[in-house]
Amino acid sequence: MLDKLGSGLREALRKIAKSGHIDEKTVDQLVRDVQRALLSADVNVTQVFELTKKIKDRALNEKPLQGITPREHIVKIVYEELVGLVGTKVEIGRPKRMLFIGLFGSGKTTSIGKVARFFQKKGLRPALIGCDVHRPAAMEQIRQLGAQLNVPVHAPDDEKDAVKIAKQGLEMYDKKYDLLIFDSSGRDSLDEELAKELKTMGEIIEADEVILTIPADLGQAAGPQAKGFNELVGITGVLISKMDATARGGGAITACSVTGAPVKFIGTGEKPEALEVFDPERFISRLIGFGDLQSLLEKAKEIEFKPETAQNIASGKFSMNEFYEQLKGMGQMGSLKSVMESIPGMGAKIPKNLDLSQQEGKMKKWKYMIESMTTAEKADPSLINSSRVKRIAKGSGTEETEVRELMKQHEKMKKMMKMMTGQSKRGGMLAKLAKKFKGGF
Ligand SMILES: Nc1nc2c(ncn2[C@@H]2O[C@H](COP(=O)(O)OP(=O)(O)OP(=O)(O)O)[C@@H](O)[C@H]2O)c(=O)[nH]1
Ligand SMILES: [Mg+2]
Repeated sequence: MLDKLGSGLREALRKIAKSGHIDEKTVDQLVRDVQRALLSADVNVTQVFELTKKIKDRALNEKPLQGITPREHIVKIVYEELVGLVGTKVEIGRPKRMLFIGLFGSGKTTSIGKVARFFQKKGLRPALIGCDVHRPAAMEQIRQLGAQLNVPVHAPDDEKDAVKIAKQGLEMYDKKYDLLIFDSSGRDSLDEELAKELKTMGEIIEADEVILTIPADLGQAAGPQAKGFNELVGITGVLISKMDATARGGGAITACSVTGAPVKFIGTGEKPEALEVFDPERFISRLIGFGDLQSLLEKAKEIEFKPETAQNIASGKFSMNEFYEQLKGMGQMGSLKSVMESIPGMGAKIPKNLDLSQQEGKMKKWKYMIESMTTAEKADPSLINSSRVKRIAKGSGTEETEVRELMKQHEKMKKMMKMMTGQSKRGGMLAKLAKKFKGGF
């Protein structure tokens, strides 16, 4: 997500770290680098220049607090200004009725699935109501989503009046479920007719959240769209979808933020788990490589990442057991890579060619293979010679080459874990993490 922007910003800050002392020239260079990075993410030019002017003024005039190096001071300024640029954090409470609106294909229906999953994890019981009466197969799509999430759906094929469906949905589910999520029809553009329809829907539903979905690839054009919907329909927040699929997401977020329509969620993929609550501090921390312990902990929780596993990894141990624990969570949460990206300072160190997402299909087989290993083999896979490979393949109904591949993958991950453990001056990032984990979740 926003790889180019992130690497541009990190590179800019790295240069500051390398320069012996900080003067106007180094600050100018930093400001230019930051500008370039932001413009490449389609952030509006005026916003970029305002921001970098503030960074420069503060960097040259503000005195660092005691105990903070000039370099840290500048990093802090850049961080704070970027956080301000992308918006302010809004609390996501426990809404009772949400309406999703947006243009054709913006990601409404998919996002409804993600948001339903999100609140499900928080212990709410959602129900879905399909009010897109225009697009063929829209009802089938939302029914499938419901089945996937195991939540009830009201989406009749034969009713062509969206308001009627909304009313039926309210009658059926409002008392029985904690959160009703209503889908709506898209259009090519926001015209009066659509505005009127959506407004009426919002009123009937008495939605406490009206969420506009905007695809990230619109870049800064997201701004006028958020403004238009806000004025004509009234929205409580924006969900920027498809952040994973474009470099222009930075522009979309910053453009919405200035319109006063807060970005509440970002969609980062097609799966129900690919959703984040938008938190400017967390977002920027991660982007500039500070990592973000909080989001790691949350993710870890979601995948039931056992504290012992984290501690074992932290202390340099990475047997098949740890490997397997990692694999188990992957299908549910996207990729291990995204967990790793959340670890402080680790983002930049992840090898580009590490692609674990492809491995999901193989996971079942890997599970069987690991189960066919003896305790000693699991603890120390180097014991596995070719006769043992044969035995494991036989025992798990797989091919020897597949067992070898599993071992190779394990070795690769182990090396990486080693590289990241115990190398930093303060005892390793993972060691630090382990301390946190010890404090419990
Ligand atoms: N990569 C990626 N694709 C997404 C994301 N959100 C939605 N999509 C895809 O975008 C396409 C359109 O999504 P829908 O949810 O059907 O959009 P919609 O707004 O309901 O569309 P209409 O009902 O036709 O107006 C689908 O192929 C989704 O899988 C996302 O965050 N990332
Ligand atoms: Mg739809």
